[in-house]
Amino acid sequence: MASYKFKIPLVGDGAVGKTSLIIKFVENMFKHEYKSTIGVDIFTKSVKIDKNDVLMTLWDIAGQERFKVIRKGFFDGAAGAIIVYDVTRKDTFENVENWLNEVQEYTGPIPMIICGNKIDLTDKRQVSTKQGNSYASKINKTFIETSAKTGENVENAFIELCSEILSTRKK
Ligand code: G3D
Ligand code: MG
Repeated sequence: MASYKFKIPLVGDGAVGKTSLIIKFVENMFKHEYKSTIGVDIFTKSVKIDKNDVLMTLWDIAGQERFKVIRKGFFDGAAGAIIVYDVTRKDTFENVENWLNEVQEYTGPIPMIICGNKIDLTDKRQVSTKQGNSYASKINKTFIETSAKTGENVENAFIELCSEILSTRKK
């Protein structure tokens, strides 16, 4: 039994659902409108995993996805990261690799989850589960598909990342 505090940045192109995923996980509600603020928003959530108390601090880029210059402080000390794309926009999937490189440039090899979001929009899907899965396994990362709208798999994504971080710390 131990207490941990994990900093977890969420990255990915604009409007893929990063903020929605965090809000869903933290407050378990889906809001249709957010104010796009400037800078970084930090959310916290406590969870219990295998009798460990984990305080997750979730770092959200607030509408500045294009500005690389803000990133150092954003990634400093990150325990793990979530890279999000939108399954209805192929370009956001193609950009996952850029995000991955950027995260690794700052953090080195830390646990990361590749998250394909908006799976509730079945008619609009442009990236299949198979494509997401095979990319993630190629880069040796855990893959998960979510809907911040219905809540499907949202908790699993965050908890899975935490479990991976914990397993790297256990002797
Ligand atoms: P971002 O933080 O990555 O920029 P947001 O993305 O969380 O702000 O989400 C961008 C838009 O996508 C929002 O719609 C949000 O409601 C919607 N969205 C996020 N996740 C899902 C999802 O899983 N399913 C569906 N159907 N929509 C989602 P608006 O209209 O407010 O721009
Ligand atoms: Mg956002």
